[in-house]
Amino acid sequence: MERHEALAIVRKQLTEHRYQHTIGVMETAIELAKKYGADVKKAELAAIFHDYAKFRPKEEMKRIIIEQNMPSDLLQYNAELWHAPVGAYLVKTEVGIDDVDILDAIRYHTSGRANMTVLEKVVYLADYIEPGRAFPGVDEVRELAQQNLDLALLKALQNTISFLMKKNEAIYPDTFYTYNDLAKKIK
Ligand code: DGI
Ligand code: FE
Ligand code: FE
Ligand code: FE
Repeated sequence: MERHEALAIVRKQLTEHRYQHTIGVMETAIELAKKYGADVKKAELAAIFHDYAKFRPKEEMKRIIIEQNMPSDLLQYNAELWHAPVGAYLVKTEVGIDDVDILDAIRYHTSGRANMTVLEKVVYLADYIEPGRAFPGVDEVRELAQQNLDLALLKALQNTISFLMKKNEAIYPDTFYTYNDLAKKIK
């Protein structure tokens, strides 16, 4: 699928602000894919569709998680986590993309997981550092992303977990598994 077609499809699902974020993720993911050797076309499409389900009603996402036998523990955690796996499902069924690498990059873009592929890391990190993002620590991760993909990802996970813990939010197990996996491998 060509970029202009994909962008036209996703634009209808998003607010203007979220669409501009998506453009930033796309451009950043392409840069990172070239730098770290992921498939550039897959990175482009995964980035374009990564937040496809962001504005679906919670009840619809909940129904899909149950009916499609997604990990049911998701329902015990913040609903912000749901748009990632539900997005992977809807991008397959509504958009017709069936490339598992692209769908997994969408599925794991919020929590990450242990043993992420380079493509999954690229999309996760691009979502975190795209030019429109402005939160404490993002510039440090941008600089690390120029040097070392895993170190940048580790720092992004540290920041995310710390931020969530300060808000007394529960941390989804995959988020910890992502952090632990990177922390052990970096040693
Ligand atoms: O969809 P985006 O805003 O572009 O970014 P995202 O999909 O990476 O993250 C969406 C939200 O999910 C963000 O506010 C942080 C939150 N989040 C990520 N991991 C966890 C989490 N929330 C909880 N409660 N637990 C997590 O492990
Ligand atoms: Fe997201
Ligand atoms: Fe993210
Ligand atoms: Fe995003």
